[in-house]
Amino acid sequence: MIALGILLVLVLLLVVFGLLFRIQILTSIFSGSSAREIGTSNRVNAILFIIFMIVGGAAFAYSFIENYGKMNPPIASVHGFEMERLFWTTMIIIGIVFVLTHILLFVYSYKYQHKEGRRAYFFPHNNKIEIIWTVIPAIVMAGLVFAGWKEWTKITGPAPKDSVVLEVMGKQFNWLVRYPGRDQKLGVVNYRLIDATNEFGFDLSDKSGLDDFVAGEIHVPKGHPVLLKIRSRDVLHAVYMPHFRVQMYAVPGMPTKFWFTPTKTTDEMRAQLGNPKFNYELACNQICGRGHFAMKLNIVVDEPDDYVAWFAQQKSFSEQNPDVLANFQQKSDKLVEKENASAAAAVVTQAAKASL
Ligand SMILES: [Cu+2]
Repeated sequence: MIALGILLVLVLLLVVFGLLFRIQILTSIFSGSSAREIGTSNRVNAILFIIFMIVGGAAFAYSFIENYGKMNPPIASVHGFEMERLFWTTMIIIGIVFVLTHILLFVYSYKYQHKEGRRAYFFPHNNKIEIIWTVIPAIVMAGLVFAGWKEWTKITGPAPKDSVVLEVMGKQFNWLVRYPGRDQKLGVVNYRLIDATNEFGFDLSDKSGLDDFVAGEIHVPKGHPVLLKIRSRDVLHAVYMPHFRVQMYAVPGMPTKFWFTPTKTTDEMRAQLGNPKFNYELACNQICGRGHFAMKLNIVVDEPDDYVAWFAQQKSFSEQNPDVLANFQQKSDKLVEKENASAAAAVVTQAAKASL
């Protein structure tokens, strides 16, 4: 409350100072001393505008060219090319407008600096200009939005039926990966079951979860659609796979998804880049806490045969954690016992009733 009061006082003081400043300017204009007030500062400012435009523009161009490679890693997915085309069409159109308007902004600030005896041209309104600069941007923007919307619905539409499915779950601070196993069905998970061993919260009383396996890195086959099912265990994260031009939020309590088709294996990309240590990566792209910077996972794009071989080698979670499985079996045994007992009780009560 006190802080609010102090803030209010400061704001009011600023307003008072502003008004005093205006009054001072107005009195100096009326007393005819405004010319003396301007001095050389106007000229200095005008020159600074031009310097800012040249130095700022050069610095921007340098940083853009220098980082172009980092911002645009080679594309390794089918939809990536279309997205890239849309992105650069938009960038070029708005880039041209941005550069032109900013050159005009700085050059006019220089050109129309204060000059003794020159009066501003009074130009209150012009319908023709208003129409031109409203209609043209509206048409261009509508075209860009329509093209983006069309592509986006295609990318985020239903995944092909034969997609390789895997689930990625973000947590502070790493990614957990789960594959559906041979039955191609992800088993039921329940966040209440999460503990140090059962990080995913597997509910192993669900049979389709018995062959699910977790992996330390993502493996996907080249040339085959991959459906990522995305979840978060705690806060907002984002799945970001720059080479595949994939980005999607991982939202706690709200599963999201993204499907894509990889076009180059890890080995092919290593050869293309001349970097034998290259790995595709999944990085978190949403500041999610102090360990955010380290939240990344390797992705391996295999030839389909290698992918099948890798898949066959994986051991299911239930196989690797017999204790967890035994726990669930015990629980379900107890449940059966309980059901049997209540069935027996019903029979007994009926028998008791009959004997009465
Ligand atoms: Cu993060």
